[in-house]
Amino acid sequence: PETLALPGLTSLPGFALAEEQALLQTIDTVAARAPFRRMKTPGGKEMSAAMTNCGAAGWVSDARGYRYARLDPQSGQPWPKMPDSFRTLAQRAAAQSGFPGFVPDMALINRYEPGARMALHQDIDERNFAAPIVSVSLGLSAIFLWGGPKRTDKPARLPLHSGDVLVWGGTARKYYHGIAPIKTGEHKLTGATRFNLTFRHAL
Ligand code: MD5
Ligand code: FE
Repeated sequence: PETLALPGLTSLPGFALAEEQALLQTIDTVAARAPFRRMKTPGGKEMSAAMTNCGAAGWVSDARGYRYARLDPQSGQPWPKMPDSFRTLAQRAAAQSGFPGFVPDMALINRYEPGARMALHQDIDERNFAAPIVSVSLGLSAIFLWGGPKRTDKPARLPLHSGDVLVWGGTARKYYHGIAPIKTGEHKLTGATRFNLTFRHAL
């Protein structure tokens, strides 16, 4: 694997390319039971990315704050089970990146249309910071913004294409990061949509 000059971040370009189509179909089966929705920040703003989850818990945001919830607040039901193909892919990527014991208990699935973005933030709602986070990009390309430990650290810009996988852990685990506004485009399988799966050990 190509290791970037960014401690704690391993980039696996094209790692999921062979599974692109199967992963997209599996996202559809998850979204049939737990539809994508645009959540509100605690401040009351609608996020531009739509989200759903699978696994033992889901990341949710509303007026009460950010948290992991075992039930989908929209249905009152548990989130769809983590598909085996998702878990296996995340474990393989983590093992190649120095985290052989990683077992994700959930995946957050983000959906971006052109213009959607994700502001610089830290992923700090999880209980287990020893576990890495594995990110899988599908569909339209994006510019990943890789900051540092402080919000004011000027982010590096890293292009992400369909099939690319990132694994981050260790020192980088709590770094600020985001996604620049998605540019219009056309992907052969998704049209003008980008999906991102982030596998986490949340509980
Ligand atoms: C995304 N998702 O593409 C982004 C980026 C999120 C989120 O940030 O919290 O849902 S994938 C996250 C990521 C990938 C590689 C490294 C780091 C974060 N990082 O070092 O912080 O929808
Ligand atoms: Fe994040």
